[in-house]
Amino acid sequence: MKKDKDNAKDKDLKKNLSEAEGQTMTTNQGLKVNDTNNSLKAGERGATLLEDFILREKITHFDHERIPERIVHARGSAAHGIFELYESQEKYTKAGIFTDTSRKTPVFARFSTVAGSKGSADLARDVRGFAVKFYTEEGVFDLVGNNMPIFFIQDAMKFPDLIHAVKPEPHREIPQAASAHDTFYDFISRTPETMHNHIWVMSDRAIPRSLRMMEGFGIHTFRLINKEGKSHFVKFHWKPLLGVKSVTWDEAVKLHGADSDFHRRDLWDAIDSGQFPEWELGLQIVPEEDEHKFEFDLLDPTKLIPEELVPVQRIGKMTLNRNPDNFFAETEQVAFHSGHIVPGIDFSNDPLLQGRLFSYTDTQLSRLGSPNFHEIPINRPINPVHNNQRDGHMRMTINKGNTAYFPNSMGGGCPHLAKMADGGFTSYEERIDANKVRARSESFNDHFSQPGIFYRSLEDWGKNHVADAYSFELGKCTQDHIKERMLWLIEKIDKDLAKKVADNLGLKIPSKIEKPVNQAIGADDDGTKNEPKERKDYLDKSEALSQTHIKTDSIATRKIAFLVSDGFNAEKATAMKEELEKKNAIVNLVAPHGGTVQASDDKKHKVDAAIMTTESVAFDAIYIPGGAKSVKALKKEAKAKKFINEALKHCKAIAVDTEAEELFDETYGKDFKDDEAVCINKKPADFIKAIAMHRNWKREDQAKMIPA
Ligand code: HDD
Repeated sequence: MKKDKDNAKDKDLKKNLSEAEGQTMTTNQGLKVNDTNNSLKAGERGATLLEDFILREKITHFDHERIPERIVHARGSAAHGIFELYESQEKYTKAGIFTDTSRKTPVFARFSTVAGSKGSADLARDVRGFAVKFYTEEGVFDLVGNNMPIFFIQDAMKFPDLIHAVKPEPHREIPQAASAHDTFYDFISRTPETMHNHIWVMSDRAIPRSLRMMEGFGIHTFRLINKEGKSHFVKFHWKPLLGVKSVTWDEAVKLHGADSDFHRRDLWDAIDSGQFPEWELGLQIVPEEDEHKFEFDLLDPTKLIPEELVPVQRIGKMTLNRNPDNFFAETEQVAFHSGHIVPGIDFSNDPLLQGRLFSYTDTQLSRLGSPNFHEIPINRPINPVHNNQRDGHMRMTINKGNTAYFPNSMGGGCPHLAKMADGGFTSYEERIDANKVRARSESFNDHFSQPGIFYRSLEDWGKNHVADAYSFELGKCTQDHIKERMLWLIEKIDKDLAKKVADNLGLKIPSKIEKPVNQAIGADDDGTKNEPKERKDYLDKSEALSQTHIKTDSIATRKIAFLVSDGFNAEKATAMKEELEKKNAIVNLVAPHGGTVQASDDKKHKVDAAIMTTESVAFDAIYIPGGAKSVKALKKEAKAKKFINEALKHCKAIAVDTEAEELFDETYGKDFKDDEAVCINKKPADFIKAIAMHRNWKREDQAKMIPA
C-alpha cells in the first residue's frame, strides 16, 4: 500500500513542520547567530558575561526540555496510518468511521509497556498498551486499549493501588519495569479479581516478538448507537495480520542487554522499509436485551466474551504507514483519552471505564502542563474547533471577537449549537433508577472461571511457559506468606499448575488462608458479599485464546542471520537470500569482523553486523552457508557457536549447508539433526516453511537442556 497523499492529518501536521536544510541558524527571536560554540566573555579566558542572551536562551531552553513522563505507559513507540472500513455498520452505529466506506480515516497508534519508565527495556514481562487515535471528520475518537482483553481490577478506585504495587518499591526504586517483587504480589494476592489479567501476563502474550504481532482490545464493553437511537453493546478487537507471536523468556532477558529498544526499532524499521503493519478491527456485538444472558457481567472489565459465544466480526483495517517526524512532538506529546468519543459510540457503566473518563484529561494537565494540550499538533482534530473556552497557559489559538459566552447576541449567537441531525452529540439516554451506594455487584465475584478457560486453551508449551513465569516471578519474592497466598489462588484456577509452581518454589499449597480472601473490596458488613465464587467451567477451551488462532504463513520482516566468513559459498548464499527476500524477509550477513567479507566468487559482500556487536536473540532464524574457508574460520569463533546454540534453545529455524555441518556438529546442533525446523542441505522452500512456524516448540523440552 502506498502512503496516502490526501491524509488530512498529515496535511494538518505539515503546518508545524520545520526543516533546517539550507537555513541559517537563528535565536528563538529570529536573530541570525554567528557563533554557537563560545560564550561572551571578558577576555578570551573569561569570565562569562551575564549579558550573553544567546548563551542564556540556549541554556534556559535546554534546562526545561523534559516534561514528566506518563505515570503509566511511559515507554512507548508510535506511528501514523489510516483506517479503512470494509462494510457499513449502520445497523449498529451512526459513527461516520463505521458507516462510510469511502473514508480513509487518519490514525496515530502508540504502543507501550505499562510499568517501566520512559527509558526502560522493551522486552519487560508486561501488558502492552495499544492506543489508537482516530482523527475522524466528526472529531477525535480514541480507542485506548491493551494487548490483553481484560484488566487487573474492576473499579478505577483501585488503580493507584495497583500501580503503586507494581512500580519499583518506593524506598529504593527497585525493580525497574518488573512485576516480580513483593509489593506487587502482596497486592494481587489480596485482590483475587486480578487473577485473570495476571495469568495473561504470565503467558507469552506479555513478551511479544513484535508490536506488530500482537492483538489489541478495547477491553470495556462500550455502546454503539445507531441513527434510530438504538444501542448495542460492543467490544473492540484488533487482529494483527502477521499473527500473534512471542519470544521466550530467556530471549526477553537477553534482549534487555542486547537491544533494549528491540520493539521500537522493529516497528520503525518495518515501516521505514515499506512493510506496513496491519490490523483488522473486529466487533463483538451484544444486543441490549442479551445483557444478562452470560455467566459473567458485561460491565466487569476482568471478563472477556469468548469468541465461541459472540463471534468477532472484522469490519475494517488499520495500516500504519508513516513513522513520526519527531519523537517528542508526536509520540511523547500525544494525549489519549478513553472519553474522546464521537456520535454513534458511547460508554457503558463499567466502573473502571467510568473512572478512566476522569483520569486522562486530568493527567495531561501535569504532564503537558496546560488545559490547552488539545492544541498541540498531534492532538488537534482535523475538523475545526470552536467554543468559548479561552486563555490558559501557552494558548495558541487567536480567538477573534468580543464574546466568549453562550448564549450571546453580540457574536450573532456563535458558535451556535449543533442539532442532533447535524451531528450534535447527545449521550445515550440510559434509564438509571438506583440508590447511591459505595459497593460492588455480586455479579463481579467470579475470579477463577475465565483464568481457567484461558489456561486450558493454551498449547502444552504455552502452559509450561505460564508455570515457568509464575515460578520465576514468585521465586523473586522474599515473603513466603505472599507466595503461599498466591499458590492458594492459582490452585483455584488449575490444580496441576499450582502443583508445578509450588514444587518449583519448594513450598506447599496451603489448604486455607486467613479471611477475608478479598481485601480489595470495602469492609461491607460481614465481609462476605464479595468473597470470590468457586470456579465454574462453563466453557472448556476457547481457541481464540491460544496464540495460534490467527494463522499466517508469512515470513515478511523476519530477520535471518547468515553466519559467514571470508570464502563462504556465494552461489548457495545468494540463492537462499533471493528466495527469502522474495518473501520479504530481511537477510543480515553476520561475520567475525566488520567491513566486508570476500565470498567464493571473489566478490566483496558488506557485513551487516560483526558478531561481537550482535546476538542471536536479535534474529528469527540462522543460515550457515558452506565454503570450507568460511566454515573453518567460524569454527574458531566461540560466539558463532553460542549463536547457534542459543537459536536452537529458542526453538528457531536453522538451515545448514552440507559443508557447514562440521561447524554445526561442534554445537548442540548435532543432537537436533532430525528436528522439523533444522534444515540440513535442504531447499530454501523448506527453510521458509520452518521460519513460518515461528518456533518449533516440539523441540523445547530437549532444547531446554542446552546450557546457553
Ligand atoms: Fe490507562 C495511560 C490503557 C485503566 C489512567 N492507559 C494509558 C495508556 C494506555 C492505557 C494504552 C497509554 C496511552 C498512550 O500511549 O499515551 N488504562 C488502559 C487500559 C485500562 C486502563 C486498557 C483498563 C481497561 N488507566 C486506567 C485506569 C486509570 C488509568 C483505571 C485511572 C483511573 N492511563 C491512565 C492515566 C494515563 C494512562 C494516568 C497515563 C498517561 C496518560 O494517561 O495519558 O491517565
